[in-house]
Amino acid sequence: MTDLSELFKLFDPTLGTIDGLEPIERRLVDLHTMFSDKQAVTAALQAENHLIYSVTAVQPDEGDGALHYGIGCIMPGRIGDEYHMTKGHLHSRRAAAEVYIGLQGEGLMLLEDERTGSSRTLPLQPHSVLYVPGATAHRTINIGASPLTYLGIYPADAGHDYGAIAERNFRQAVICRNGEAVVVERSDYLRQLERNTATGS
Ligand code: S6P
Ligand code: ZN
Repeated sequence: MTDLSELFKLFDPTLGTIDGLEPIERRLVDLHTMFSDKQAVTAALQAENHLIYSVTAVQPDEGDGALHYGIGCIMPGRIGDEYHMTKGHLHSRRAAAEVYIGLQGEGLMLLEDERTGSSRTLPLQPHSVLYVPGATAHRTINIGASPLTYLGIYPADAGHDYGAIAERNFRQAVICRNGEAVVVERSDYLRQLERNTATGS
């Protein structure tokens, strides 16, 4: 039988932590290949390999029908114009869906259907519940000025497949233009960065 301490946890929606559990930290060096503005990545890394986000996962049980969950906390900030974000992944068991619950801050979730390549962006904020269908790559982005915290609940046997995203990244990027968060095609953003480098702007 599952241990009582696994059945009940206290979490802090402001810090994005779970009592008694150690978060996994993701720093810039862990996802520097994901951000499109390579000059900005280099400059940021020279200053500090800063914390982008942390995740604390709870795995109370295993086996058919069991659930796992985690709390995430993405720090505010940008690399160049691109907002801080998670690596993003597919579930190894492609059919496994997930539910996200926004706790604090202002965020977006980028969903990319692996089968069709189509993208959708959903707001992630307090009092919002998001459903991530199976076979859908998902990435969380902090577009606000304070830490973004959220809970994710998923089948225990979902597994995390980071390989596909590490190789090709998401087709869309969330960047700041004139103080607003906008969703753009990553290929367009990369072309714009190249033009800026060429013209020295
Ligand atoms: C797990 C769930 C989240 C993420 C967290 C960090 O299925 O989707 O708990 O693990 O948002 O993102 P990533 O892409 O680094 O795992
Ligand atoms: Zn997931």
